[in-house]
Amino acid sequence: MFPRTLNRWASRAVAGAALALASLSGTAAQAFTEEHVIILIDRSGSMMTTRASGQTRFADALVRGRDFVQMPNALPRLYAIWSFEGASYRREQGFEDGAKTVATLGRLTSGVGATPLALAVCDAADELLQFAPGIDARKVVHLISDGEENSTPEDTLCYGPPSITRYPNLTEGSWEWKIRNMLKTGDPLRDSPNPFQLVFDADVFFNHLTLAPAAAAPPEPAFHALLKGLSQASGGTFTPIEDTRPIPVPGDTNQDGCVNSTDYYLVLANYGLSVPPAAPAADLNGDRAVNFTDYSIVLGNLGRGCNTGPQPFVPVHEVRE
Ligand SMILES: [Ca+2]
Ligand SMILES: [Ca+2]
Ligand SMILES: [Ca+2]
Repeated sequence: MFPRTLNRWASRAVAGAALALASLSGTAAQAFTEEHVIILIDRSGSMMTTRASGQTRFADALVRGRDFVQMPNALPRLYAIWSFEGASYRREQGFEDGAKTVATLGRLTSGVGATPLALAVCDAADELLQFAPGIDARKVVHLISDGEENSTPEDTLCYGPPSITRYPNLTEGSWEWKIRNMLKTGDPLRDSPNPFQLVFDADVFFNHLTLAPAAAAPPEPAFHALLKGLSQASGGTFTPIEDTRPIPVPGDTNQDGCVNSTDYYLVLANYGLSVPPAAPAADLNGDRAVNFTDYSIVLGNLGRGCNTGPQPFVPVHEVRE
């Protein structure tokens, strides 16, 4: 696998140089016709942690994956699904439409092992860059995870020690530095001032008690700073999901975990406007306009998260691998 991967990197260095030239001459247009996504699901042991919702992180990760696939999108999308655990990842599904993808998500099960996050992110980015080269596609690594890299094999290209310093000042040779380069240039060892070639989304489950038990106002953990930085720099989304909170639900404009008349009327009140002057919360798909798409999202999710009343305190049960 190692030599094959090296060859693919060599061929892409040429393609990357051509793209850089096109950008300099102003000919590279953002005229994407499709979107290709690899949904990367963490099935390491810590994903079996029970959240206050009563569901495991893994079960709620699958709900988040399904919501992502069912969200209306401007471009036609193809999705692959990979899961990672132990020292490797599994291709659960090749590039398929949304209906097949939702069905595949429903069949996934969690594991018990460690978290080869750098390996999974880098190989998913590589696969996206290789897939359907004749199509101008927006390429997205959509990560749903709860944890830091801790098991990428030493003989793979994105293996590295943890960065000493936080994003954006990543230690050269660290796994964080390598995945940043990979998303940017398609080469884990090459940085570039050019825009990211891939979009990176991250849904990250966490427990603030575990992350920062002593501090009253804890600084953002370095792992979150990394995922947030990569998402923002590449045009993707970063969604931190605290264990004691409900998972975010599409259509929930005020983040109370429930889609009800409050959310519905906010969308109606801003209907037909662009953002601004429309309230950003009413723009549910983030395309800077409040229109029928947003209306469909709030309508399609009405009632979600609302039927259980006030939640009694449920202690979170943390699982470590
Ligand atoms: Ca883990
Ligand atoms: Ca709400
Ligand atoms: Ca919108």
